[in-house]
Amino acid sequence: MKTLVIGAGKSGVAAANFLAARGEEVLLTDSNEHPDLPYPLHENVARAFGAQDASLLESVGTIVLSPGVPRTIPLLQQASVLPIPVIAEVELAYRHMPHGSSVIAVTGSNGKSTTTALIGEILKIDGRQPIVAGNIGEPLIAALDLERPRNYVLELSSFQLESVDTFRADVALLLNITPDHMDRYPTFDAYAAAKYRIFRNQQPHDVAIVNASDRRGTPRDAKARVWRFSSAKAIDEGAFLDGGDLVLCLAGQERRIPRASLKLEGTANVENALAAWLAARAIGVDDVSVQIAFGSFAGLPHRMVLVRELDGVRWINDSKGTNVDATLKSLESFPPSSVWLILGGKDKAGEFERMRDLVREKTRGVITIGTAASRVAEALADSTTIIDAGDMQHAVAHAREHAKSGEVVLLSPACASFDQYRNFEHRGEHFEELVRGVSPDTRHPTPDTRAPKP
Ligand code: UMA
Repeated sequence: MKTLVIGAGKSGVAAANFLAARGEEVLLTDSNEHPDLPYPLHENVARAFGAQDASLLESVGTIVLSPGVPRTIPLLQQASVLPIPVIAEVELAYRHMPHGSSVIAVTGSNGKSTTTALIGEILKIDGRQPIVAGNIGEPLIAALDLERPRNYVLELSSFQLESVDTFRADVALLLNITPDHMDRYPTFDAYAAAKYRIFRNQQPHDVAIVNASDRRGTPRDAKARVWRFSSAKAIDEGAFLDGGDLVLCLAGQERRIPRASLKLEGTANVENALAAWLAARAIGVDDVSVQIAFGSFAGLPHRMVLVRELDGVRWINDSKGTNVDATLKSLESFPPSSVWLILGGKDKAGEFERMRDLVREKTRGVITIGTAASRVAEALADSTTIIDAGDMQHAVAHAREHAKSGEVVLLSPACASFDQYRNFEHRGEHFEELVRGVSPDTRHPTPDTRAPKP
């Protein structure tokens, strides 16, 4: 029997190559007739690009599914009748992990890439040579060390978790859960159910790390020990922010790390750091390694990055703020009436009305860009001054004109980028380029930095 791999992106091509290299029969399909293959394909991988009909299922024993492919496509409905098991690329990889490997798996609506990378950094400093993979970039199947057990730190999306089966995380983190990807899930419950699968198969000696402020954060049937974290209140068994200290409290023992030693900015990152500390502790990492990593880890690109301080104005790139909750979290960190907020882009049916109170409290003005501009303006009417700049260049020029010393210009758009950019990285890079081009003598950015075509 052969394996059918669906989706010829990073996950699918890596999975197909892995199986072919092991001498297994594998067929790779993609709905696109000419998919843009991210890696060269192994010569023994058979391909079927274009139409995806039931004939593809002939002699198929297992289907490996790419995360971006929904389980509702007709081909998978046909497969479920036969029935042919459908697994994620992550599940396939997990089944080949050498015995003795440990898995720290991170999910959540926001902050998962930063937390995954931070845990990786802590483990590196502790001398553990971790493998960091998953939604953060490199598919797990391409990152596996088949020779020896390793510490794996994995960012897992709800898409990947939908199709795990035997996968078990020694340490599973659910950082927060707020509406996102509502174009893929029929209800918020369906999205949450996919996230909860991170706790699937956990045993009593495993650890589940959840956000104490998130009432929906802990699934009722978790078998693992549950440790909580909070930036708002003290926790008996877990980690919390206590004034100027990050505090870890487990089995009555307390350890403190000054918040000032954390290089990352913002409340959301305090929570990410608390969660990362708990994960590190769960596998016995020394607290000294944690503190060193807190001091050295500068964060990932496009997430609350200070691009420049000019005439007392701080310019911050948070292009990864692609949904309402991510932007709310970022806004929370600033003093009242201090922020010029650049919002907009491609609308993902975001509930911008939920931003009204915080926008009223924190902003001096909202500058809109992209196709979502009119919906944003309607939702935030009367909460602040709203200026429609249309595009990033005009947004930066307007902010430069109006922001005063002590204020912040924050690109945290609460929208996808695909109307004007290739992706959020492209959008963030353009913002940074414009901001760096602002001349100190004038109140205008240099004129020749329009967005390259997406
Ligand atoms: N395709 C089909 N049939 C369909 C739909 C799509 O064949 O019905 C094909 C497309 O034509 C395309 C391929 O599937 O050729 C794309 O597969 P994919 O979307 O799964 O992309 P990959 O390149 O495999 O990337 C995936 C993750 N992408 C998604 O979840 C959408 C990457 O996360 C991840 O880094 C990578 O695997 C490695 O693990 C990106 C992402 O946007 C960053 N994630 C979402 C997020 O963070 O919000 C969840």
